[in-house]
Amino acid sequence: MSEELLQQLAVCVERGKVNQASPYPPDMKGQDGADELTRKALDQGVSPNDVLEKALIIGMGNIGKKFSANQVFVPDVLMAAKAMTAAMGHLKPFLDSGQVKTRGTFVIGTVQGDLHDIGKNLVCMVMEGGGWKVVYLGVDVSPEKFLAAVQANPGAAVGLSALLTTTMVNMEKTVKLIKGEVPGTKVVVGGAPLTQEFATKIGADAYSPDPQGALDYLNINVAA
Ligand code: B1M
Repeated sequence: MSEELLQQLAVCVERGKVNQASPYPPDMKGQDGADELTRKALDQGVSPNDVLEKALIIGMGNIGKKFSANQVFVPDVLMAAKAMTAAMGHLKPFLDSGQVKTRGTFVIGTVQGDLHDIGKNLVCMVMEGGGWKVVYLGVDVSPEKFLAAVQANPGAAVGLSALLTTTMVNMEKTVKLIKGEVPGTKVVVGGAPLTQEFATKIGADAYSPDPQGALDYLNINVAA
């Protein structure tokens, strides 16, 4: 019974069905959404960890993979993230109390001089959906601010985003500062103008062209 509920919940997240009142997606109109199903699962005694691992992460993972494969588009990911957020509202007390274990902490921002944040926000959503605590630094983030966030969150991995050829060069300063001060910190870089070659040249640990690739890399290389 609870397995079926968790499967339905995963579908709601993947399809972006936020709650019963939500008219989106049209073929699920009137049905319970991520909001109601999460409450129901917890009320039935399903553990918050199972809700996260067996439903929410599965749903976000599915949409992330489809996005990587160009089978869905940005609005689909945004709707999935909205459904995920509704569900996470019910899990927040358990997360705050430490009853739900996150996979790790991920510090992310757009590098200095760069104001583009849409792509980076998608990365945040996929990482959160993948069970990571996200420390969101925003846009135009200096190397020093990244470093301060890493020092404040021991063991955190870092994600750098850049959309301009003129700002991607600022990634190198950030990578060097972080790795110089906190050796061993894993840094993933991404953004439209980047390449694997550039990432290797600046000393980043990984390059991903999309959010799912960043999640997959960190799940394998950093996650607890
Ligand atoms: Co700007 N802009 N923009 N812009 N803008 C581009 C990037 C540009 C390609 C447009 C063009 O000329 N054709 C061009 C860059 C050229 C270059 O350097 N090669 C450009 C320029 C020149 C500029 C200004 C300099 C324009 C000016 O003022 N003369 C200026 C710079 C401002 C600044 O940053 N200092 C500027 C400003 C802006 C707006 C503020 C108006 C706005 C940003 C609004 C916002 O973000 N809140 C904007 C926008 C919207 C764009 C375009 C149209 C769209 C960018 C976007 O959001 N894409 C863009 C042209 C285009 O791409 N068609 C353009 C959608 C998003 C989902 O994709 O961000 O690539 P993306 O993220 C992807 C991947 O890259 C990846 O995952 C995401 C999902 O797949 N990814 C990561 C991103 N970060 C990742 C990190 C990871 C892993 C994956 O791991 C950590």
